[in-house]
Amino acid sequence: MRKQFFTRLQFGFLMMFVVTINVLRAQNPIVQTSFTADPAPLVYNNRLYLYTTQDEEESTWFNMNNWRVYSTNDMVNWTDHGAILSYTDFEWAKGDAWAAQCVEKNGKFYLYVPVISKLNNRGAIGVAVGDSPLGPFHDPLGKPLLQSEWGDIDPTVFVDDDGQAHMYWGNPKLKYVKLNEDMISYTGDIVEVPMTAASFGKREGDPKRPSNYEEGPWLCKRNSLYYLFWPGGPLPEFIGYSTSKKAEGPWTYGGVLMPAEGKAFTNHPGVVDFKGKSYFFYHNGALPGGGGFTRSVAVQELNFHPDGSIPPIKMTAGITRALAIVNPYALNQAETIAWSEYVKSYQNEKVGVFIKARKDGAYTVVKNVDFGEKGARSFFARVGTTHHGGVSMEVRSGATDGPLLATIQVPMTGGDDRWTTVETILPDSVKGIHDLYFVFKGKAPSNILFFDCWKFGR
Ligand code: FUB
Repeated sequence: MRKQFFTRLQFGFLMMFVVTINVLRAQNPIVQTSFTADPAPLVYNNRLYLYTTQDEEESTWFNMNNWRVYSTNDMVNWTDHGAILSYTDFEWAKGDAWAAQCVEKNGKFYLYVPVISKLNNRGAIGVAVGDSPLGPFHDPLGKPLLQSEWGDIDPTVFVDDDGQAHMYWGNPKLKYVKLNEDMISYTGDIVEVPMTAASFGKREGDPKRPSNYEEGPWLCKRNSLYYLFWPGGPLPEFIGYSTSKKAEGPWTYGGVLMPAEGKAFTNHPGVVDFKGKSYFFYHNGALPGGGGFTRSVAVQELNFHPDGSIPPIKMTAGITRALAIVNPYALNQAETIAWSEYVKSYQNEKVGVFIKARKDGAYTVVKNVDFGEKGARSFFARVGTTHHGGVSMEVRSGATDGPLLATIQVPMTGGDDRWTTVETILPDSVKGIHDLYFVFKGKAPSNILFFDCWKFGR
């Protein structure tokens, strides 16, 4: 009895230790299961949605076909909602699903996207509308919202307190227009913003480009001051910012926010307030295989001086403390992930978004899972594999070799449109808060298993 008590006590201390160590680990880049870029955050109903572009695997150019959405309520565990729109959803578009932004107005969601138009073979901005932040989105116009020249890319839209929506976009020109109440049209002239050193800082060595502004603007407002964040050149891009008392400018250069770093020659800002803090989203090439055309989105806190100016920041490990707990007794998606290695995201009609373990030892982490005082007694998962025998999933606490909470054997189901559910009784009841590690095991050289969802039972 006494011996068993010490064993359990030691087990408890070991778990506390690994949980503490893990809390300190890096969270950036926040998506490891796809290459993502051009982050555009939106807060709706106390949840943060992050719209991204997608760099195709092993790209050697900006080969981009889809826009994706991720969401979180704790800034640490991100749910992958998959590709929610493609350039092919715009009949008049022929490619280049580049940096987009989604905004909400009166319960409708407007996704502004740049693409290449079949109509003039040049850049154009389209808009898709949906009834939820996850779509489905459709093209209400059946034609571009606007198109004129190659540089019509990277729209940013901000809906002001009076309901007026303002749109900026462009590379290397910065253009501005007021959108109409319907959000899918505009009246009035498109204004070319003067590229002055006073507004965007002085660019050295290129008389044709008097200011630093490059592309990718992000418009927002804080304490009645308007902010325009933008990637500045020459390449590699840094992030600069400008401020104004009015959404339409004139703009005053604020300085360098984030110097160029991080293995990608572009960067792209997205700024949002969530649960009482400001967050700055950007991208870099930090994942294995990452670079200028295989980028990854990242986030960190953004602080302001009392006068509204912003101290420069470096790329950091990101947000390591979760703002909320995960309920293990609810059905959780396998694609809700705080960190992962050797795991890729897929989607199909059968189960929506799911993940595949690329090799033996691949794993995902879900942080801050609260089992409560009563504790869990069983574990359930929907899984599948194309391999016969020797495929398993371990659930561990705090590390890939942390205390083993559960093991399930994964039977061969066939292709990833064939799934099975597996349930197992836990050897020991699991209580309190844990970081869960799902560790995938198998002898096959690739694609060990696929995993859709999980939950614990009491
Ligand atoms: O992602 C494609 C292009 O690269 C974006 O439109 C630019 O902002 C840059 O990030």
